[in-house]
Amino acid sequence: MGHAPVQEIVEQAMTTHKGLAAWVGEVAALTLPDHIRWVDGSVEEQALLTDHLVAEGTLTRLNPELFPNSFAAFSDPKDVARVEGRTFICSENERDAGFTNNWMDPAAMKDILNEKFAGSMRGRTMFVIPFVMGPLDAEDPKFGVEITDSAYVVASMRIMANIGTDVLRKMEDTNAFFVPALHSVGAPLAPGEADVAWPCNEEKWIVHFPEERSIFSFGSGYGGNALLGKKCFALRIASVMARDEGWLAEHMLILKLTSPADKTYHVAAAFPSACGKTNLALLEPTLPGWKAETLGDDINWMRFGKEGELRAVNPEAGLFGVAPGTGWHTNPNAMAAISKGNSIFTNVALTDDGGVWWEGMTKEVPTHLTDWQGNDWTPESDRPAAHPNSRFCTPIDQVDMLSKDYFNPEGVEINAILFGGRRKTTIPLVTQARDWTHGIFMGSTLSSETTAAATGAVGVVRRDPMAMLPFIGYDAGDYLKHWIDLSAKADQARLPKIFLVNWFRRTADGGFAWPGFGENTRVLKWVVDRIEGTAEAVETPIGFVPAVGSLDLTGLDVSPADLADALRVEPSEWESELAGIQEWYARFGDSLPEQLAEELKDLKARFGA
Ligand code: GTP
Ligand code: SPV
Ligand code: MN
Repeated sequence: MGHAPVQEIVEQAMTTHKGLAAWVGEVAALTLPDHIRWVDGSVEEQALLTDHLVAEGTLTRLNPELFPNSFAAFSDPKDVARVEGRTFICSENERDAGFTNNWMDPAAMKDILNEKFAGSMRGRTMFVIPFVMGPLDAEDPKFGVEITDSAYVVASMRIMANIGTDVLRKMEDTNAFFVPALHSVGAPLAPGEADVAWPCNEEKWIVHFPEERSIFSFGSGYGGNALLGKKCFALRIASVMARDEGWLAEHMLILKLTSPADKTYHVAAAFPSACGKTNLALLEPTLPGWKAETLGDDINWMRFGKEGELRAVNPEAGLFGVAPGTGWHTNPNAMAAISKGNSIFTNVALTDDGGVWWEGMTKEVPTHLTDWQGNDWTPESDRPAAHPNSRFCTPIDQVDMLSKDYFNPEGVEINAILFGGRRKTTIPLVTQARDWTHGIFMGSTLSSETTAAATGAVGVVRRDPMAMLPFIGYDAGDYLKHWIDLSAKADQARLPKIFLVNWFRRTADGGFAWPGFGENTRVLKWVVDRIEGTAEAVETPIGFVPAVGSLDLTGLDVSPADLADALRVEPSEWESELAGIQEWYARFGDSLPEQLAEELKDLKARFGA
């Protein structure tokens, strides 16, 4: 099928936003789709798209009595996670991408992309999705438009962001700037060629142009590679906007806590992918009298308010949560939200009654399943039923414990920041930073064992500054300097207290030293008590750890030996940790802020090294 000339497409465009009409025309002329559809974001449209995806075999409709209006998708086995090795920051100068990013000269990259996208939507429909990250009634709403040839992406974006006609009209009214985000699965269809359930391309390109604030994604249909409002916009491009405009775009959950004394606190926490953000965000407190409400589980945009207080909003509208490990016994709030329906599951297993299952959902394992690759599965099978990076995609307003402040464009004041990773050794359950700069040092040296959320080896310890390693859209040293410089805008007395946590330390027998999940309430209580100055701590070279008896363990069945393991600061472990930090900092070269080099020197001195 031929394509309409650019001018015609522009004239037919369903928008008065000239910049948008022109861009859509250009993209159509390059990618040559059969049809163009402007996404309105309506319920009817979502039904139409999901019906179509069911007919095409991309989605399986789940049993509506178990999961109403919910679907399962199964990806190509070669397209199951973010591809960090194929992710690029193409700043004008290589220096500005920094050592943590892949870089290519923007002009050279544009040549490659033009070739890849040429005709890439042949035989497909091109969807135009106007979206906004964060509240539409924000003072300065952050607009984007994703063009994609994947209906699965449209249906998922409708859950994860505010999309459609309302957004488009607001963009038009203010002739607003928007981030152009072009996505193609890179699988054009020849006339008459049958489609596959999960089209994608062996070759993947996830590319960001920070100066131009644009995104190009080719070849993958999965998660952060394809739902471009999420990691590509709300972290990589937004981190650059934040640097330029004086705010922070972070990989953090936002949690509201109310103490038995009826005092409220807001905690932000940065943990790397698949290290516990969604679980902590949906915490079910195990201590009587404590109440938890959620505001966000993955991304947090923060700025200092008029009174020098740090305020946070969640720019997303949905949860894109790790399925394995999510169960009624570990995360009942997520399970309840999912059970309301309106969800898309990807790469989970199917039960014989048309429901979904994954490892850790129930203590009892079903006797028969269809695994994520469509094979029969029984408990005797030697492979997991669900892919380790299988996900549920669910509207956040289905979470019963959602704070009403989620909808407030002013956001909430953050009182504590947690940095955390997945470490079998070395890092205690909780450590309070000595002060703000020391807290930034803790964040900058954060480390974690890699997970299935990205392709590549799993379980390898790597440094992951502020859990942002794969998401900092510019030079990592400049990013740390931005954190340090920003606090000049703060009321120093209202700066959040910073803590380092580790739910994943192991005992000699290989088990977790700390029960985690709901029991993390006890750590949060200690955090709150430290803010109030009522909990005792022991000063160690790495910071303040709970004194014996200062963690509330009422009703908890944990052995003193395990607890000691969880809290221990072991000098022999820190010897190699210090060497690791030293090596990590050396990689920053000149761009390491001197305050942080100073912090490392002080830490070594406190260890007598
Ligand atoms: P992304 O969505 O990839 O950013 O991940 P996330 O940081 O939101 O991680 P999530 O909460 O989904 O947890 C990832 C895995 O860690 C799941 O399998 C959880 O069951 C497990 N997990 C989360 N919290 C805890 C905890 O406190 N203790 C233990 N042992 N496991 C946990
Ligand atoms: C992460 O990897 O941190 C995620 C999943 O939240 S994805 O959207 O694929 O990036
Ligand atoms: Mn994440």
